Amino acid sequence: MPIPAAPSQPSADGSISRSELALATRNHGMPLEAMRWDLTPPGLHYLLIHYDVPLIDPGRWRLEVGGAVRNPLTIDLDGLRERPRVGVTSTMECAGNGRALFSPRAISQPWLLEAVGTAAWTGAALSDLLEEAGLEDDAVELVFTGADRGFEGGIMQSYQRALTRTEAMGSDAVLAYEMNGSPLPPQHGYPVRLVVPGWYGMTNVKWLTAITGVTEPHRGYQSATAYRMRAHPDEPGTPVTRIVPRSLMVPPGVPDFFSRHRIVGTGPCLLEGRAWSGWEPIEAVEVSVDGGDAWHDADLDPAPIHPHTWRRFSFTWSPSTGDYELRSRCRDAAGHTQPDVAEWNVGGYGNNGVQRIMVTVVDTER
Ligand SMILES: Nc1nc2c(c(=O)[nH]1)N[C@H]1C(S)=C(S)[C@@H](COP(=O)(O)O)O[C@H]1N2
Ligand SMILES: [Mo]
Repeated sequence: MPIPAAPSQPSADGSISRSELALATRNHGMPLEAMRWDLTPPGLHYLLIHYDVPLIDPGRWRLEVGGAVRNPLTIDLDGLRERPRVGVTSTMECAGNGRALFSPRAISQPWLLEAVGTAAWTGAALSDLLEEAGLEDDAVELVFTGADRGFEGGIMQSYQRALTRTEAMGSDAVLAYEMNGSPLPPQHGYPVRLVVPGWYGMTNVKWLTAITGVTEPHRGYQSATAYRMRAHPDEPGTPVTRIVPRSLMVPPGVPDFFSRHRIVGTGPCLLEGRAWSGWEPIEAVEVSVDGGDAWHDADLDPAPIHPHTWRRFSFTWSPSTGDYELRSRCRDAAGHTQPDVAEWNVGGYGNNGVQRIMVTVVDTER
């Protein structure tokens, strides 16, 4: 039986296809109200799993560090836990977050805005381990392989992503075995995953089984074909790397069940949200409440310890009755800003165009 290479296409009216719905029910987002917590509570962190969640026996799990290294290593879970413990709080976002808001949208996981979460990860430092393995001089990249396998883009593959030698050695990347103080749950990569703060989710390889030094840039599907910014399907494009800045508000008031339209009472209303960037710390967030050109500075909570962890912002809004469109936008220390509308690309990556929340303010005195 031939393997179907393409998912069912969207219907002519652009509605979500059955294949997209199947992906969306497997890979859930973080409800935006969960941004009220500094660390995303367990089970509310978004999920993205290309193939199936593998079942891994922790007693038989091994990490093989090999390829262009002087001292190949085989490490078991106890061995990894005996290494110095390091922790990092990381805001992780899927590169496809916002994909379904592009028009036309790429046919893949149809994220709106909720493919993000923040967790405290604990494990062993990647740079220490690579130091011990001794990278050969001609090792240009490290390839990280997960235990999960599947068929994608016409190719049977293990999930793999690469990092350049400089990124791998110079970053605060962690081989994490704990998430928020507990062993990783199966869906987040048990027993061990890579966490690379500041990078889009795809680089944070789950169910990690091998780290391989390579002397040529990785040509695997997830590095060379997927996760590239392309204006046109035929061009090679540029790699998707770090997270571009984004701010999101917790939708205020209460929702209408089906449309998610918001209903807010008159009187002071605290608008709050989070902003993050994988490049530099967040420096400013602005809020607009009237759909026009007037932007107001939001108050920023103290900067988080890690430069790429989301930063809380708030703004007190005192509306009278009526219909409103709320927006927020942010800037990081490198001067990267959030565009009103992001540039379209074939894969639907990095859509950090501003969020719009439609609100009806009703008189609560009546
Ligand atoms: N082995 C493996 N690692 C993976 C994936 C995967 O499918 N397999 N998905 C990647 C993608 S695209 C994202 S966005 C993040 C999601 O991590 P989370 O599910 O823990 O939020 O994991 C990344 N690591
Ligand atoms: Mo992703």
